Parts: sequence; structure tokens; C-alpha cells
Amino acid sequence: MTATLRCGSFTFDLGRPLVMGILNVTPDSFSDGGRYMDPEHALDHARRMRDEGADLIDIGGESSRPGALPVVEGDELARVVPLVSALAAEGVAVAVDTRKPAVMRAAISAGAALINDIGALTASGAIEACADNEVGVCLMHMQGEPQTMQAAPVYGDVVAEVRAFLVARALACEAAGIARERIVIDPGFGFGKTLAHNLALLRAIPTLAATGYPVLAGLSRKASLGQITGRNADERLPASIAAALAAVARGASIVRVHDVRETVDAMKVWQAVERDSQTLR
Ligand code: 7PJ
Repeated sequence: MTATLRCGSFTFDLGRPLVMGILNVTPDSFSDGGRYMDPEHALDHARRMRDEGADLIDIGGESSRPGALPVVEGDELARVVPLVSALAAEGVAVAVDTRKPAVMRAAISAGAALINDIGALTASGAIEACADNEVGVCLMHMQGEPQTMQAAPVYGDVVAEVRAFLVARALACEAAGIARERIVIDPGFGFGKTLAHNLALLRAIPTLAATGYPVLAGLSRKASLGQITGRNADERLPASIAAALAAVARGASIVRVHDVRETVDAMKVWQAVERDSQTLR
């Protein structure tokens, strides 16, 4: 029997890697800012990712790219909630990328299956917003705040610090009544981390997975891949696929990606080689 992830009305079997498709409805995200501000365009893109095999669609109304400015609550609600309602009504498992308890509550009422918080539910009232219902939660590590986090990230032992933070947050969620099967952890690649920190965390995914919580890896198009390859954000698809494969090969359960079709193909090949060799005919 394999592990499962419960989020809202969905139960995911973690015996194969899940693919989360990114839908940024922000004017300023680093690789696709401004492209999906029109709700019909955003819905089309979400439906395309679903049709391409995304298990979850992650909707974000506040950019968290390095240097990004905060968004006022009303704007974030107006961007995100109508999309959550529309997609949830179509049976899509919707994640909402937010740090604000009011947005969490509205998103959950609109049918969101998972709250994906780059602040790991540290805002006052965030854990409570998620606790008294069945939503899943993704707890991400970040050092500092988006506006300044890439200035000079410093760690003694990056893996130990990130792991300890994530376990502490997960236990705080469990203490508030969020069942273990509803919790995902994420080292937060690029959030207050140098390339060396990101590589150390990627290599340490087995250590993170050993906590028993499923691990989400978000490396798609990120700056570290640009540092390695010398490519701009819109030329980082091969690098992103390599990173996603490196993550699942080390035990990541979910990959958060812009390019769903290509990533799903890569996951299928990996799955066939690694896991399905007995059952394929
Ligand atoms: C992540 C995220 C990530 C989780 C962003 C980007 C920046 N949520 N939201 N993990 N990244 N859980 O997509 O490059 O890595 S926004």
C-alpha cells in the first residue's frame, strides 16, 4: 500500500509522482507575468493543463518572485476566487498559492482542495483557516521575505535548518487538527537560497522525504537553472525537466511546473522504468 494525500474531496495515491500546473494570475511573475490576467484566458490555460495531465492546478494571485511587492487582499481575492469556483465546479483539484488567511478562507469556500503557502501558514490565523475543514496544505520554507530574500541568504546547515523548520510547521498543523495525510512539505527552492543551497536541498530530498511527509519540489524555470545553463526563463524547459526528474528520483511526490505536457511525459517514462516494470505488458 502506498501513501496517500488527502485534500478536500480528493485523495491522491502517491505511488506515482503528481504534477501540479502553475497558473499565475499576476501582472509581474517572473516567467509568465501578465499573460493570464484575463479570466477567460486563465481558465483556458488551466483547462489545457488539466487536459495535459496535471493532477492539481496551482493558482497564484500574488507574485513571490525575488523583489516582488505585496498585493492588497481585495485584489488577490478578485483575481483568484472566481477562478477557483469555476475550476472546482469542473472537478479540477485546485491549489491556491497564498499567504493571507482571508484569501485561504474564501478559496476554501469556493472549493479549493489545497492551500499552498510559501509562508508555511505562519501568518496569524492561517493554520486556523485551514484546520476546520478538509483542505490539504503545502508548507514551504523561505528565508526572509520576497522583496529581499535573494540579497544574501545565509545558513549554517541549510538542510538541517530547512528540515527542522518544515517538521516544526507540520507538527504545529497537526496540533491544530490538520491530519498528517493532508500535509505536504517543500524546501522552497529559490526562496532565500543560493544555487549551492538549492543543490544541497535537492540532493537532500531523501532526508526530507524521510520525515514521512510528501515532498513538493518547485524548480520549474527558476533562476538556479538559468545559472547552471545560461538560459533565460523562457528557454529553461529542458533544464526544468531534468530538475523535476532529479527531484522525483530522490523521492519528491509532487512537482510544481509551468510545462505540464512535457513534464507529464517525462514522469511517465520515469515511472515506467522505475516502478511499472513488473506490470507493463
Ligand atoms: C513555489 C511556490 C515553490 C511552492 C512559487 C515560481 C515562484 N509554491 N510558489 N513551491 N514557487 N509550494 O514559481 O518560480 O517552489 S512562485
